[in-house]
Amino acid sequence: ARCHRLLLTGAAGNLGLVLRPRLKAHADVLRVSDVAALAPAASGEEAIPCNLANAAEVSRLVQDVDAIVHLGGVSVERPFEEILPANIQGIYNLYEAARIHGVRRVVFASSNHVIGFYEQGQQLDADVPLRPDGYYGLSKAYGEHLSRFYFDRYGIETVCLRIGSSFPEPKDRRMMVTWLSYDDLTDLVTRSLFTPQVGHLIVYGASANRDSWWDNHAAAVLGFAPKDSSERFRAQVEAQAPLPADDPAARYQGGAFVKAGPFPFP
Ligand code: NAI
Ligand code: 15L
Repeated sequence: ARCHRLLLTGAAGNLGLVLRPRLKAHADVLRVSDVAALAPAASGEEAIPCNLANAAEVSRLVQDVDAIVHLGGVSVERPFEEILPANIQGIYNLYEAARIHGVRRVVFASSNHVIGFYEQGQQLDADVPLRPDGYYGLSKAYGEHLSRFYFDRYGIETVCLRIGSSFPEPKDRRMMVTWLSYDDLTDLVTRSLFTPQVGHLIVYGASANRDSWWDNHAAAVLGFAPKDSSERFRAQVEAQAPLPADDPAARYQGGAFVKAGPFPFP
């Protein structure tokens, strides 16, 4: 499946660098954007620098685009003053531009940190009440709700990907459960772009790891069946000393994000 012009925000980031070459096969023109420096446009690409907090820049960015993969923004726990422009004002600017320019489909990189204050081992589906684990998770919750509104009000379809941990390898015991390989990420993003009639959909992004906290039955329409597993990394991960059992990073699904910030954990 392919579309004419596809916009990838956050293209200079970790997952943007992974997806940029892989999404090219799915678009006549891949428009890549970031506030950080981008590699120059290759054939079939357009590279447009843009700060998501700037509505006028975002409007120009989204013009003539058919679909958007939205990765841009602050991707870790940071003070609210940094999250607000990039993630909250930024996603508002993006959807307003999508509405004005008639974009019909967005794939939004949400995060497991919208549910980070559930305990590890609890089984969650897409309908559980959100329990964000910080300002970052709160901004992703805002994006999930904003995209719901833009579907109900304007019919713009969105797939919100609650990505677990998408890195080359799982780095710790928690990531043995939350790991999403780059191949499974790519499959999930392309299904989210091209599956017809998704409406507003929430899907958890994890590989077929031995243990799972997340139930994707509500997103069956995507036909997402991850192929990788963290199991081959188990020996190297379990060679590390475990965290103390009472460490909040070992207790909650959000891991260390739940204890970020200047104040001590209660
Ligand atoms: P990253 O931090 O490497 O990339 C994010 C990119 O957004 C950066 O290149 C940054 O320059 C850009 N950005 C930040 N503020 C911006 C602004 N105001 N205007 C325009 N661009 C801006 O993060 P990564 O790992 O590539 O993640 C991509 C997306 O997926 C992020 O939205 C992140 O929150 C989300 N995500 C990633 C996970 C992972 O495991 N890598 C897990 C869950 C969610
Ligand atoms: C995220 O949302 C972050 O963007 C990423 O850097 C990882 O920390 C990931 O979640 C995770 O929870 O492992």
